[in-house]
Amino acid sequence: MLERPPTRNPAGERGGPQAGERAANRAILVQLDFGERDFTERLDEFHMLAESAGALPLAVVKGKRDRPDPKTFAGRGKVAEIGEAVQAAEADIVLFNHALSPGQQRNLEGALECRVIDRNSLILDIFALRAKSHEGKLQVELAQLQHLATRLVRGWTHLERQKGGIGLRGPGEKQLETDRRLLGKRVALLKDRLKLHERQRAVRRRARARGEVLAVSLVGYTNAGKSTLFNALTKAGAYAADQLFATLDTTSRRLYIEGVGQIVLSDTVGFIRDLPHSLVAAFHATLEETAQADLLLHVVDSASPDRDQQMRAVQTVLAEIGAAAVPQIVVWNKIDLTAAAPGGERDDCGRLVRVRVSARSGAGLDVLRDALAEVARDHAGDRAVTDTTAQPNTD
Ligand SMILES: Nc1nc2c(ncn2[C@@H]2O[C@H](COP(=O)(O)OP(=O)(O)OP(=O)(O)O)[C@@H](O)[C@H]2O)c(=O)[nH]1
Ligand SMILES: [Mg+2]
Repeated sequence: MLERPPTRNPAGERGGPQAGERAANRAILVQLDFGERDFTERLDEFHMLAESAGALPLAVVKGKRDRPDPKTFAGRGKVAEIGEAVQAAEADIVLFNHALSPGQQRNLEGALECRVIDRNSLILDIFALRAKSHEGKLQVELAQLQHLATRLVRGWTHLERQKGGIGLRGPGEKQLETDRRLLGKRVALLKDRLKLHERQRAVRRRARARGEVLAVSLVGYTNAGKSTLFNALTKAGAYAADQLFATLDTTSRRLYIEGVGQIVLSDTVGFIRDLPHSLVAAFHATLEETAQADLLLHVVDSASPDRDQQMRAVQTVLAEIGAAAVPQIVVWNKIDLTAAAPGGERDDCGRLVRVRVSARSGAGLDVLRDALAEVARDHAGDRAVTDTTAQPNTD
């Protein structure tokens, strides 16, 4: 977790509601180029991630490499350059837009003499800031502990060295075992509690299925406009903001569709490329809700130069959580920024595949409502057919 000393946060105004209460960590950002095409977009996103976690980015260190250095990820020359940037900017933290192994992180912290946070920890930190519901908090804690478990050894080897480096099998080692045991216990407890939540969810889902209500989930890259669209459609007051992972907990509302009746619309956590696996695992229950939906509205920030990569990242996560087969309609959002006309697009079979809207201005929302009505009618029709075929044979 990022530390938050109680001073003012000059960059915080953009960071959302927590920003004013928290001080920024003076941060150096590091992103290396391994030949991916979307370097610039990744860097922009990295800035937003850093700010969303409450950091104040002061400088960026870039570099090109064929592959990560096994010891320090960045390589000796680059580490020296990062060190100079830390000194020059009086930074207290270095953020990497890459996953670091525990060993790399330890070596970097040793060489730079300041805290080093990798991309996974950064994302976990934002999730920890945003979790509001009981279940969300349990899920984040589980992910954090699992992340920590691989790094436990680190703190103690530091300590051993401070004490003179003798006796690696001394009290430090015993303490480490105790820590591991306590951690294991806590992880088991969290998993138990989460299972309980999962069962409750399953009960709610079955009740909904019996009610034959169409379940629609908003999915999409973080900051695509899911919550804004959710609010525009349901008149609910979900938190929407220009920050990454503004939403963490799933919110569902009933929505009345003219001529069809009620459907249930759910707003949920956004996706990001290279989502840490521990997070996907911990948020299994939340994400499973998505996999169980009858229809996914895949919200896309059509004004982002990164949109194609973002759409691919979303499909990757959907496949990972077993939601690849759920029917989708792409919601081409933010057309107020691109001058595209509102409207719908159909494929060769006449199925509606894309709707162009602006959740902010409301343009195209009527088309989207019609699309939902169409799917809901088909859904009701399908159910009627299934119900007839499922009639018990009375012979
Ligand atoms: N110009 C424009 N901005 C929009 C539109 N829809 C959403 N936004 C803005 O995009 C930003 C992100 O919106 P959210 O609704 O919080 O996005 P989200 O997909 O819920 O994001 P996460 O919860 O962080 O995953 C906010 O600043 C919104 O005001 C739109 O149609 N046009
Ligand atoms: Mg949201």
